[in-house]
Amino acid sequence: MNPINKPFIPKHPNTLKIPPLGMNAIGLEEDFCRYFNHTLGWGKDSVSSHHVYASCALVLRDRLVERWRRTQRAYDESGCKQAYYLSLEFLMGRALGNALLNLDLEEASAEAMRNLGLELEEVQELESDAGLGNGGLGRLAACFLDSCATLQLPVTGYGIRYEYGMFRQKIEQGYQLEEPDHWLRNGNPWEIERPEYTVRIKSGGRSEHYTAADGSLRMRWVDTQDVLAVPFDMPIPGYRNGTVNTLRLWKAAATEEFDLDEFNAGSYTEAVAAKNAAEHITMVLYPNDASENGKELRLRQQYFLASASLQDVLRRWVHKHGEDFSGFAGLSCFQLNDTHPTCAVPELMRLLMDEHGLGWEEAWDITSQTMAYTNHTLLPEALERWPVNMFGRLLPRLLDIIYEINARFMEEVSRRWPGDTERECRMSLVEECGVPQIRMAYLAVVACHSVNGVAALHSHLLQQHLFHDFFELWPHKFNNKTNGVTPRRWLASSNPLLSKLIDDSIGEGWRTDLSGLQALKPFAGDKKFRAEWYKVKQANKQRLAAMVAKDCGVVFDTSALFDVQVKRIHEYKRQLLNVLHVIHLYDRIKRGDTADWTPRCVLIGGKAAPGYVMAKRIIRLVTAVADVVNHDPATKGLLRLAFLPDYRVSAMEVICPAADLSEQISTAGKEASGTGNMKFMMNGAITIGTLDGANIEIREEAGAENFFLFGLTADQVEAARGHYDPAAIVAADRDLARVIHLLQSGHFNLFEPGLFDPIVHSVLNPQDPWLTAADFRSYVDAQQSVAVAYRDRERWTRMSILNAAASGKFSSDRTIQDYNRDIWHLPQVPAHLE
Ligand code: 26Q
Repeated sequence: MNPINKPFIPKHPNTLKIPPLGMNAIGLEEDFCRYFNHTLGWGKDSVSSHHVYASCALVLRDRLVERWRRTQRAYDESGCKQAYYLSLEFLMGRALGNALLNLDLEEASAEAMRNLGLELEEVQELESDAGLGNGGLGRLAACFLDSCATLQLPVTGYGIRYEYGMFRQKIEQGYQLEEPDHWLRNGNPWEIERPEYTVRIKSGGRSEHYTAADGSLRMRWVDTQDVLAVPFDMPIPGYRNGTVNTLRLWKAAATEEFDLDEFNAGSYTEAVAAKNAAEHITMVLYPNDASENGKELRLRQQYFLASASLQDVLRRWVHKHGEDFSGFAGLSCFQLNDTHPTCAVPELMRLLMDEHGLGWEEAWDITSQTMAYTNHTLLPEALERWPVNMFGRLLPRLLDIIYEINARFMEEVSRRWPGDTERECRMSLVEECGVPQIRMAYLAVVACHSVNGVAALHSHLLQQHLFHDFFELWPHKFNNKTNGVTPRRWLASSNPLLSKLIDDSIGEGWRTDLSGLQALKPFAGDKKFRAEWYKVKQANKQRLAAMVAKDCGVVFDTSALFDVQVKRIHEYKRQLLNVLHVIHLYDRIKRGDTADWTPRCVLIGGKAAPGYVMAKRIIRLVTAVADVVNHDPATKGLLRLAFLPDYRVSAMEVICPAADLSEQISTAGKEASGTGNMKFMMNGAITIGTLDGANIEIREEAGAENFFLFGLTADQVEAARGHYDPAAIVAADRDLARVIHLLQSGHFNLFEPGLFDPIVHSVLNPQDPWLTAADFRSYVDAQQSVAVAYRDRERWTRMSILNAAASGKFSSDRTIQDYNRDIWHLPQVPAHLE
């Protein structure tokens, strides 16, 4: 062991006894100056705004560290059950504002900064987003950590410390360009490296039998190539409760022997190069939010996370309980965020059997009792499969174990359904037709005691379709956990004006009990309150309009309806349907059909996976239509369209408080839940949406009269397959025919002929899985109802208030309480007070 990694045992007790840090403006200012002048070595030749931000962050981190230590000690001393959230993605966004809010230091810090001639808000803008996720699934993990800390639940997040997060999106001549996101370039003041907890991760080699000292026949994994996993901890503060939980992110590093072997072979440069290869594992986040099947590096990442995290948990267990694992399942729970960390199943089996000497049955009981799986998608192309070949080459010992799990499982299937070989084939963990592949979702279902979807409809569809055979076998495993988002970030912090108005009318309790927003309902009938509510929305629209002007060069008039769709670009999410509607509005303007017009500003934003050609073409369509619409004098005061580049967490913090209309228009049955829909609702936007994902529950909570519904249901979508005739729909709908004609005529692509042909073809294709043409008419009609409703300001504002008032269910606090009640069974453990 490197001497620097040896535990340090302080000789003098006072080493660990320091007075608590000041929580007022004076204390903050003093510490800030110390960091700025001493620690970061500021001088008149090295004035960098980055130092301002870093000093501010360190001042806050110190205050978190105190609470962090006390929280972890309380967990440790209570000996209570703990849960581990395993996820390849944590889309944390910025941490500074969150720390300020949760430590209740917003005002004191603003004052301290002012005394130094700085604006706190400007300092906050210096922080780059921690973009270690693609979208919904990664941001959900971040909201969950926030709720666990606020509810004082002993939950640790485990993830990967990617050197490069989600790419930054530039738009050039209407096309998406990807730029690397080197978010760690200036260092990360929030993380603390913990080299003393480094673990070793194997790969390659082979498995072999051997006879152990006690005469038992055992297996081991030998001739491996190893890398090190080094943990970096990020503090996760609860809301004003003294709790600070941990997000532990792993970074890959080369082993020391690795270097030495190569060095002794006389190849110094090769040794350094090999070091580089090891560190590749955690270099970059895969920017594809529908699985990029079969990429070896991705499998390496997944195993790296699973193995490092499990070894970490087992090390702590052995440290405390020795080699007795009889109590382990009762005190540990692993929540798998989709199948991405599912290597944890065979890896826990391996560690328990090969490294700790347990038998199969005992190891299996522990594994199945501790593992729980959350599914986030029904799209078949997004289901993870790994070629058996590759899996066996990289993780031979894990493949043995998966085969054994499958053999035992197949026996169970044949006992339940004797002679039903077709079903055995269907349910096998190894898909045998074509290139043999491991079905990771089935492995997760077989091994876990809990399988949940993320909204009621989604969980229902999992049971009835994707996992139907498994549901018949083990109905008790299946459950729903409707997603939620944290009201601290998505209302309190991003919408201070609305928060103040809400506080002044119903008090401040909603921040930790969002159902309390119900008390706003009566205020919807109060004319004066409505005027205040409207005023806040206008101010937020001003802020967004400034961002749109700066980033898109398009002027949004805040008296217009702000119609917003921000999310990853995907065909199933149907940004295309949105654009077709904009083209239709443009066509109406050009026809002079503008009586009783509602001015509208349409904002679309989101990243396309770099290899997703159709998604990129849809971005090009948005920018092309925007160019024509915004430059046509006929649209002045009536219609604007903008594509917002580089949609990310910190952009959403400006967008969601300012939206009037929230676009949630996926083909029914395709969006597992959606979470943007919830952020918009909380901030008083009204949804136009299909009966998909959590939209259904949003509509239930808000009331049908406060939601703009359109489109086929999931059942109707399924039933339409095979006899869908988009050409007939176009022929029967003059508006749609004109839109298609405008697209075909090259009106939006005069200098790039044929550019949008593939898009037109996709709409006219009888095989179009997303049924865009089928929902066009009902979408346009619903948009017309929106336009009518928006013209009646009092009515619209009433609907807006009622939406926010009904959003309580969509707090991630509620979601986490559901997980805890049904799956984790953790006690609340308050942090020790000093
Ligand atoms: C898998 C393998 C290889 C490379 C990438 C991936 C990968 C990465 C990310 C596959 C999927 C994702 C992300 C999926 C996702 O964000 N799903 C969304 O999850 C949200 C939270 O539950 C839901 O609200 C959304 O409906 C769902 O689309």
